[in-house]
Amino acid sequence: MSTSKKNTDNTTQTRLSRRSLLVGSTSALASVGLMGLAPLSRAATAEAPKSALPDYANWKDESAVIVHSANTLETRRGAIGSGVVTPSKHLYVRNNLPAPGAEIVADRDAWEVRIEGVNNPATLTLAELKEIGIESVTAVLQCSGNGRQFFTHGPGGTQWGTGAAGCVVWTGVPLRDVVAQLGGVKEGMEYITGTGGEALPAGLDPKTIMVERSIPTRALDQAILAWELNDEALPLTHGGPLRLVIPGYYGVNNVKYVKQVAFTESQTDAKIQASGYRIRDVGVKGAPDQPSMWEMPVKSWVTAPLEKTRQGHSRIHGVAFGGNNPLDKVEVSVDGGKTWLDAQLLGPDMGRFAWRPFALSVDLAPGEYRIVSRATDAQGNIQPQNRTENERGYGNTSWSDHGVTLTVS
Ligand SMILES: Nc1nc2c(c(=O)[nH]1)N[C@H]1C(S)=C(S)[C@@H](COP(=O)(O)O)O[C@H]1N2
Ligand SMILES: [Mo]
Repeated sequence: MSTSKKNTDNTTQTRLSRRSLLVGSTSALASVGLMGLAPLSRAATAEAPKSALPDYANWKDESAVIVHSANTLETRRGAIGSGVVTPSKHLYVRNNLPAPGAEIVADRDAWEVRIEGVNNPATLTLAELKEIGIESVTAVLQCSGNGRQFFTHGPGGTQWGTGAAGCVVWTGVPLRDVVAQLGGVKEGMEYITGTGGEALPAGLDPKTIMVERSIPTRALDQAILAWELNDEALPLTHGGPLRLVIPGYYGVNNVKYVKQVAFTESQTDAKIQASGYRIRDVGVKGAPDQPSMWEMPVKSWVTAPLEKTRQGHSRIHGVAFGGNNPLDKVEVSVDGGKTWLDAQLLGPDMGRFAWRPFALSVDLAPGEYRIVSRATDAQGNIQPQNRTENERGYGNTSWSDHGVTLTVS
């Protein structure tokens, strides 16, 4: 299947008609008694190899992603590129629930979001939001479980390496402008609670499956209701028509197909908030008093070369970001962290929430090298050598875990 489509909106129809075509020809074969003729069906499969990509993300670049499951696609370590912005076609995908149908992006401007916990609560359409204000922010989007595969206690969940992260441009209206228009936040509200627009399967307690996240109101400074990703209409895959984006915060707080934003006194009791995405010791159950996956700390990793290179001049590449703080610098070591050299930050500085690609030129003699990178944020926080062990394998920023072993010949 084609992977070059610009966004999801017009692809479903194409796939549907192709599928009905296939179904049609199959029944035609059946009616003349040719069903089950092996050579024929093999030939048909060879002509149109089935994509491993799930339908709702069939526009992704298949060569750039690892398909862990229909709900989890990871960017390959070498597919991040050396520019600042991660191409949408390479960006990871993580769905806790199956994605809604393409009908929700058929008439984008008609999408409604309910705003609660302000002095004048209202339901606003996307068209109305566009009248209020507009801003673009470049930010790292990263899943809490990025780096989970390096944990050794075997935490369940997707075994993400480095690629449950990307740096993208969001465009939308600052949430604070929407709030100002609605008379300000009601007194005593401590959290911003966003609710995802997925239709929930019947027969299950909604609280156990719904995507509803609460984050502290201090994030109001940076929150955006976004309708564009990398200068295109926000694909359904990434939360179109409208997404609550909290730059500097872990992925889960960036609620896709957002249908309500409520300022609340307390955190939602949805499972994904109350016990999910909580840092606790190995073997311990999740509970509301444990730290929630909110602000992201400083992190970096090497993206090239990954396995081998030729002796002589080499250029080591990677990405580094400060999370919720600006980035200060990144160092690289070719001896597993014994000695460090400052790497050069590349590309334009796209602000506090963006990552910076980095590079360091080295001369390497034949042999084996452990290449690691270590970033520091503007407040002096340094990426730690070791991860913090925790039950679910969240928040891995260990520079040691994220190194690469390079053979130089
Ligand atoms: N509505 C909704 N929002 C969601 C999710 C979801 O399943 N449903 N998954 C969250 C998680 S865990 C992550 S890491 C990011 C992934 O964003 P992406 O799929 O655009 O990469 O979306 C977050 N927002
Ligand atoms: Mo996530």
